[in-house]
Formats: sequence, C-alpha cells, structure tokens
Amino acid sequence: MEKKFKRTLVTSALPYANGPVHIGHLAGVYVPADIYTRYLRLKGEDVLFIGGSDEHGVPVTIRAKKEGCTPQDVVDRYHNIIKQSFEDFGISFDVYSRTTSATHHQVASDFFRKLYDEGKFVEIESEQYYDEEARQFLTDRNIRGECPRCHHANAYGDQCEACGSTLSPDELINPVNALTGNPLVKRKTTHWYLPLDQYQQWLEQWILEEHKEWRPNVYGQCKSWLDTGLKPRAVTRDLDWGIPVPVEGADGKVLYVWFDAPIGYISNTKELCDQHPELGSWETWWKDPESRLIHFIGKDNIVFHCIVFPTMLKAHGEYNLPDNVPANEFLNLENDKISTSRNWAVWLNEYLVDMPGKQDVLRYVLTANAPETKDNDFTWKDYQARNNNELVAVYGNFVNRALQLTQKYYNGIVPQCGELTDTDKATLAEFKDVKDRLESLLDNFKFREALKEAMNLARIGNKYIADEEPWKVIKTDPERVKTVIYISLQITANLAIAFEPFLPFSSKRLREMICMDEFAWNELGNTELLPTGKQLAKPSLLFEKIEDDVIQAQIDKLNATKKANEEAQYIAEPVKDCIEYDDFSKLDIRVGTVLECERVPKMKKLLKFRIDDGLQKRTIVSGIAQFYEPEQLVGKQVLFIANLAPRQFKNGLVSEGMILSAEDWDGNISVTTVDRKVKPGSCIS
Ligand code: B3M
Ligand code: ZN
Repeated sequence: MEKKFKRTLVTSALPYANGPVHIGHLAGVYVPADIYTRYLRLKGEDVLFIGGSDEHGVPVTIRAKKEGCTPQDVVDRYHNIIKQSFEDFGISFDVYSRTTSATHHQVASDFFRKLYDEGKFVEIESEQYYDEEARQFLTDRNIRGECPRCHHANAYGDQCEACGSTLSPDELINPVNALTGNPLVKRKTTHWYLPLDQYQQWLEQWILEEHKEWRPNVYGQCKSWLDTGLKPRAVTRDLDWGIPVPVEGADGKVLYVWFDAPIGYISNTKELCDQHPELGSWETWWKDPESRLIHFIGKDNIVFHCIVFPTMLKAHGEYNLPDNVPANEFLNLENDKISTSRNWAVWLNEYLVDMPGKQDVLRYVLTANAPETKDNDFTWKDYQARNNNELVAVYGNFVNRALQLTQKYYNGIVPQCGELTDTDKATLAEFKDVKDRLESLLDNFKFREALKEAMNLARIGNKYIADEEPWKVIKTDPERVKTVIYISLQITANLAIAFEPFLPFSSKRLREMICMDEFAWNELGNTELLPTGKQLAKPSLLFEKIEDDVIQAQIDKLNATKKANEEAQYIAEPVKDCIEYDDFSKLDIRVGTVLECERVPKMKKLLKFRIDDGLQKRTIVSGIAQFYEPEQLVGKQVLFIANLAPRQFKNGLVSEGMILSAEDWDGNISVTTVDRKVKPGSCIS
C-alpha cells in the first residue's frame, strides 16, 4: 500500500571538510540527490534539500596536525571550497551549513542528553589504546599497525585500505600511534554505547520486512549486518575535537563523529526553517507522519544511515524514520580506485578551471554512467564520446536545427501548424508517454535510466527532423515545413523540461532561447507548449564538441600523477643511525637449510620452519605466509639470526631465531638466500 506524503525532506551525506570534493562524491551522492529534488520541485511538491559539511572527526585533526594549524582552520578552509563547488555544479541545496555551528552543537547535545537522561545508553568501561607520551587515548583512525588479514604494514585501527577489511584496533599487529609512531599501552576508560543489540528485532522487522523495496545493495548490506548480530556501539570518544559530552565528569570526551553528523541533518533543517518561517517549522519536516525522509549516501555509509541513525531516532522517539536510503556504489577513475591520498581524482574545483562552463557535461556523464547497481568507471574517453556523440550530435544538433531554421524561415516566430501527416502523429504519440516513463523511473531512484528516456526524446526529435529534411522541402512545399518546424519546436520545449532535473544549466539556456518563462513538470507531453506567433530569441549552440587535445591534456595530467606516485613509492627508507663494528659483530647471522616448512593453524601470517643450522635442528617462526607456499621454501638455504633471544607466540609456539627477509615499500616480502650452496651453519660476515 502506497503511503501518501505531503512533503519530502531530502538529505545528502555531509562530506568531511578535510579536503575538496571530487567526481566520485558528485556521482555517488550529490548529482542524484539534486536530480531528485529538482524533479520534485518541478512537480510543485513541498521539498527541502539539506546539505552541510561534516567538520568533526579524526581525519580533520590529522590534517590539522600535518599542516601545523588548528582543526577549525582546516574546516573553515574546506567548508568554503566544498560549498563553492556544490554551487558551481548547481547542487540546489536549500541549506548548506556545518556541524561546527552553534545550532548544531546545541541540537546534538540536547539529543544526546535526552537519550542519556532516559537511560537509553549503556555505560561501559573498557581498555583502550593510550599513548603515554602524548598523554591521550587514540581513536581507531589514529592507530596504525599491521593488518591481520592481508598483512599490509599500515592498516588503520578501523579499516585496512589495502584489503578493505573493517577492523578494530585490537586486531592490529603491533599497533602504534599513526602520527608519531609511539608505542601504545592499554588503559581503562568509560564510554556511552548505543545498545544496537536491543534494537535488533525491531530493525529486522522494520528493514527486512517493511522495506523490501530498498535497493538490493542497501537491503543486502543491512541484512548481512543483521545476520551477523548487532553489538552495542560507542557514541563517545576520548578526543579534544568535537561536541563535548554533555554529562558531568565527562571532561576530555566528545560525541563520536558518527553520532553527531547525522543529527546535522536535523540542525541544518532547523537553521533553515528558523530563518525562513514561511517553510514551516523544522519539527513538521522531521516529526509529522506526513513528512517523508530520504537519505542520499555512498555505499560506505549504509550501516550508519540504515541501522545506527534510525536506532538513534527510534530511541529518541519523536522522529520520522527514513523512508528510503538510495545509496550508490563507487565510481572508479580510469580503472583505478579514486584516492585522495594518491591524488587519484578529478577535483571539482580543478575541473571547472580546465573545462569552464561544462558543469552539465560532467553531470550528464556521471548520471549516464552512475554507479547505481555496481561500481562504475569514469574515463576521459567516455566523457568525450558522450559529449560529442550524445549531447552534441543528438540533443544539441536537434535543438540547433529547429531553432536555426525558425530564425531563417520565420524570423524566429513560431509558425502555424498545418494538417498532420501519419509521421507527425506517430512522432507526437511517441513522446506523449515520456512523462509517465520518466516519473516512474525517477520515483524509483533510477536516474541513469531516466536520463536515457530524456535523451530518447531528443533522439526522436533528431530522427524526425533528419527524415523530414525541411531544408530540402522548403523549396518544393513551404507550407509543409511550417508544420515540421512547429512540431520540432514543441519537442524542443519538452526537452527543456525533461532535462531540467539533470542538466539545469543547459535547460535554463534553452528556455531563454525559446522564451519559456514559466515551465512545470506537468507540462511535459504537451504538444502545444510554444504557441503560433510566439517570438523566440536568438539561438546559440547548447553544447560544443570537445577535441582530442583537451581530453589528452586530462589524461596526461592523470598519467603525471601516476608517475609521481610510482616514483614516490620507490624512495627507500632513510638509513638508520651509524653503528660501530662491535655492534654489528654481536649479531650472529648464519645460513640454515630449510628441512620442513608448514603453515600455523589459526595464525594466517605465520610459517613454521625446521632449520638445519649445522649444529642442530631449530624451529623458527616467520610472518611471511602470504608470500610463499611452504613447499616452495623446503630445501632453500636462508639467512637467519642465530643468537636472537627465543620469542614465544600467543599459542605457545617458540621461535628460536629470525629468518631475514627483504620488504619493499609495497610490503612485498622476499626471503634472503645465498648465491651458491654452502654448508649449513656458515657464518655471514
Ligand atoms: N562524513 C562520511 C563520508 O563523507 C561522512 C558522512 C556523514 S553523513 C551524516 O563518507
Ligand atoms: Zn588488509
């Protein structure tokens, strides 16, 4: 049963204000959210589009430390850059605020305090990693260590970027302070947790039973979280950047960024409505059962928007829950994952410098290729092809022909429509049901298919005018040409409406050319939009061909980035402090022959060796299991340190020495061997 709503609140993920935004952000979240909002507005529905910057969180503090400035400096800078980029690309937020605003601090504090007062949290004392030198607890992001899954040397405490695993700091091997490399100790601290486990059943019912219509990627991720079983989640952190926990004795603690950020949607709505009373009260938008809430996000944010935030809203008790959460998958760039740290991205601010005025081209390409159901790839060649073969050759070409011929034959005045031929009737019939098709796709968040439909309308027009050849017929049957141009102009006016949600800049220019001041979605399909006798303005080209050299310049730019990254990767570690020969001679390095080699159960990284060291057999354990099959090493002569104090592993296994291996920047490991066979036990000097 369809529920009827009076108004829709659209939110889009609040980007972290610790860097500019790139095409991945646009494709994943902001363009689809903007298309949807523009569509609803055009239909005359009551809708608000809420955005803002996410300004708390550890990444901001890390950036500030690196740049030697304050976190506030960082977020001030990037908030403005991001806000500008969104404006430049026509992302039509009704409000774009920030989580460092006074309103947000108040709203988030009050939200926490209500849940706290009502006993909705559980208080848990636990041991967390603490840096004694820096005298602070470290958050997951500030801890680095070896990944227990893929053994990448620099995994974060919450995630390994090499293999994508979600981690907890306890799983890291040899965790250290990510910024300083300081070793860490465990220390007790108290935090407040949202007991997600207590909401498990309710969430199962609400999502798995009542929201089967959610996109399969979203539903599937929720199901897998629920199937694993939810655990309480800490909503506070030991950190000095964020919203102070509004509880006595909680000094040095702030709200976890993922607790405060989604409340930012509420605060920003409040800020907007308080300034514009004509929009109604913010509470109506959030609490009235006839208001609908839609979150646009990327796939990495699904759990927070479908499980954590709804649980917070439910625990609070007064708020509506999201009606849908259309999350996109990721966009890759030229077959490689977009990465801020590797500068592998097309940054929006740079794009507009290189491609001035081409906002709509990017909006078009990102929608035509949107990662709605799977990860997709952006390539500059595809960008060029879609511009030249679709925007220019189909949409632009058709509109230009229709408008230029109107100028040439009728001084820009819409001619009289004569009797319709069968082709005319068929053409008009074809585009009459476009409105229904577009609506049903847009209502279901299928933006790339919807864009295809709009483009199809342009194709119908393009084919019509090409088949009718008015430029030839004018010589033999000028009356007939009037009808052909009349119909072409009606199609043109329809295109201006159909493309408005997707390509707002071009639609606006087109409307100016055809002097269409008033327009509404419901006019779509109307074949008498431009009345006979109406004077049109002078046309200009809607889109321009993009030449090879322009595209090559972009590809060259990316290749330069790739090269710089590769070179950066081969800068070796700096040489350690100088030592005396005596220091060196203390090391007893020998050659051993590998007699046996096997994996260690439950310790994925480890290989257990039996080595003939010339005097006896000894066991050495080495963390190189992911680089070798054990049988590859049997019979090899390896270098090992013979006088290293024995070391015991958790499972009781004792290693009597250490096999020497080389490790490069990428974490590739190669065991060292001798060039020619020697007797086991030979000394290295
Ligand atoms: N800032 C994460 C992100 O940008 C986060 C989203 C917050 S939405 C409330 O991916
Ligand atoms: Zn890993």
